[in-house]
Amino acid sequence: MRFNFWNLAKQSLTGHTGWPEQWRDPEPKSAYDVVIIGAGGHGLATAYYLAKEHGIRNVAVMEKGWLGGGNTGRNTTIIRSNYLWEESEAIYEHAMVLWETLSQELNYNVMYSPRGVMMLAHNEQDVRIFKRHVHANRLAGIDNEWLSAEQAKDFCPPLNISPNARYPILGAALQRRGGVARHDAVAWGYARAADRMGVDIIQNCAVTGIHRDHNGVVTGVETTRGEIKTSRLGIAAAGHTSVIMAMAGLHMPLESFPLQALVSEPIKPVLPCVVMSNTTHAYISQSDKGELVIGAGTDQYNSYSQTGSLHITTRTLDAICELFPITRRLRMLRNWGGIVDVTPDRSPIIGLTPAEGLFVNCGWGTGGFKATPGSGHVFAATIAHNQPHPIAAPFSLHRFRTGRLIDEAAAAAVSH
Ligand code: FAD
Ligand code: PYC
Repeated sequence: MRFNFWNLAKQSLTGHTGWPEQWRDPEPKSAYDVVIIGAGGHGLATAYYLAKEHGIRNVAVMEKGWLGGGNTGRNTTIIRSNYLWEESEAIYEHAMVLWETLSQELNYNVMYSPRGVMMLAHNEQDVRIFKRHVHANRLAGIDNEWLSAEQAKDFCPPLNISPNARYPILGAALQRRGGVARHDAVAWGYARAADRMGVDIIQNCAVTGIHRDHNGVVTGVETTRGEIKTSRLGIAAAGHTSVIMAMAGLHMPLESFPLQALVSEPIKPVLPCVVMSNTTHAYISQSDKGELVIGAGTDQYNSYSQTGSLHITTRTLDAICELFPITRRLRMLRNWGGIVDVTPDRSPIIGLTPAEGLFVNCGWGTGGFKATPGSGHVFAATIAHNQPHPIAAPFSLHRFRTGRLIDEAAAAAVSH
């Protein structure tokens, strides 16, 4: 085995740093009970819960690149459950509860850090929206509280609350249980735990076609390493769902956009919490390495390129420098993009599809990292029982026919 970055990753996964050959790098079998497309957090979590909670272990996770190399490894890791509608509160809070014990569950430190997520209000409309969220969340038993500008500064001292600022701060909503986690650890933790229960994670293997019989029932997939038979196929391929569903002849209510982020050079701890400024499309936290992790808005044009437009980042940095004057002389280390798929109501789609045996989990837009454990958990149950898990049921594809939409546009931190 050659010594390269990927081998190092495998060593981490196996926990056998001296014996990288312990990692199984399986050849695809010709048939599986369940095939999942996409080895991001959602696909790997789904495989883990299929094996652990439903005893379905003959599972393959197909990945066209390397595990965790999609949005899971590219996001700013904000975790919160302060959504407006009851359906959303239920699924994001379900995920939040799983986050709280995930490191113990997987025996892998996912570095979940509930340091508080503060959402800034810059105008009267923001104040009204966030107060409405605070009340809705508290009625649902979810923590969220309103802070004055001065209280926001007490919680996060570098914040500029001058009334003369270009983006004045009128107050903030604070979810103290919100926070961040280590994104690649989440992917690797689920991968290692699923692998140990017999799941095959097959990297560098893209799904290129979906086979259905004359009744439209799924019978398998075509891949770059040959055909694989299965009667249950789950899609968890954020950003690429429409392309994959088109292989089964199905059209999805989704659009794909680049979304980007960047990190600064590492500095001493200065930011004690996560701060989101939804109105300016800027959000920031500090990683344990000391880098300031900054997220920008989505591009305004559809694209599959994993990079975003420069003017989007420069606007974000303008806002960050205004909100946190101490960042003005920092240098940025690197930036990158991911591809998010967005539904018309900005809520995910989880469930069955018109093709028997085909299940979909997509449309998380700019906000699916926080959902990872909950999403995998309910998607696994949906696949195992061939019927939606109760928490997933409101997020069916069917809602676009009935018009019973779950409009969470105001919950998104970033434009889309
Ligand atoms: P992914 O991790 O993208 O996994 C899908 C996998 O499918 C990929 O690895 C891809 O290679 C694979 N794939 C695609 N097509 C095929 C094929 N044909 N065959 C085989 N494999 C295929 N969410 C939050 O909650 N908080 C945040 O702070 C946050 N910030 C973000 C910042 C940025 C810059 C970005 C890009 C996203 C952010 N998100 C955030 C959103 C979040 O990252 C995603 O919603 C989430 O990670 C989706 O996870 P996933 O497992 O579904 O997708
Ligand atoms: O959903 O919290 C979120 C988020 C922050 C940045 C991108 N998405």
